[in-house]
Amino acid sequence: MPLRDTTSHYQKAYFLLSAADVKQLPADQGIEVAMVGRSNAGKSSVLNKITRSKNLARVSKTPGRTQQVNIFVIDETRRIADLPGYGYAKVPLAAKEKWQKTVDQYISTRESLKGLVLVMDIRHPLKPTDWQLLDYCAHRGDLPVHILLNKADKLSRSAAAQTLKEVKAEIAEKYDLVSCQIFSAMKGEGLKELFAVLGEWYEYK
Ligand SMILES: Nc1nc2c(ncn2[C@@H]2O[C@H](COP(=O)(O)OP(=O)(O)O)[C@@H](O)[C@H]2O)c(=O)[nH]1
Ligand SMILES: [Mg+2]
Repeated sequence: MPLRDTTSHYQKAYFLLSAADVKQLPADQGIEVAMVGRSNAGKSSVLNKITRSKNLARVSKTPGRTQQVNIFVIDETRRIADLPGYGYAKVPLAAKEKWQKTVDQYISTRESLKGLVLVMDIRHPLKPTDWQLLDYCAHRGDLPVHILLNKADKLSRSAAAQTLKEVKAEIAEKYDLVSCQIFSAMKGEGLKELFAVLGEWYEYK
């Protein structure tokens, strides 16, 4: 049995650095998986669940680092990149543009980037900025995206299943490399499915 669905790999993760610019990122080698999502969708909570740590999310909330790419190291060849959150209505246009530029640049240039985890609130899936991101990833061509419909605990099982079905149908029309699942960072629901995807990307044998 492969070790794909165990959490042990990720528990060792530690914070390495925050980068305001792609030039400040660590050497573009090995395997990087990036986490992205609208502010408040639960990105930090998902990161906590994956690594079973509270420190990582705290780093991602430190003022000044929320608009940067935060890099966490799993081992010598594997990293998690926490991309800046987007979609706060109150954020000034300049900040939105900066977010887009950083993320676009990161996605288009980062060779070690093997996959993107896109966190959405299951009650508000596929907002315009999410589509924009999916289009950008599709444009790069070879980059798989795995969508987490987070906060599933806020909906009934049948409503969550219905949303999953609708989101799957919408993305299937446009993209080949986008997958989707129900998740709850609060309940830990969907972790096994997520670890299976991460295990593939990180090439855990
Ligand atoms: N009910 C519920 N609340 C969640 C879940 N995930 C995150 N939250 C809450 O949503 C809010 C935003 O979460 P956070 O991880 O900080 O989101 P981020 O801005 O995307 O990093 C916090 O109050 C979390 O406790 C979930 O799965 N279920
Ligand atoms: Mg956060």
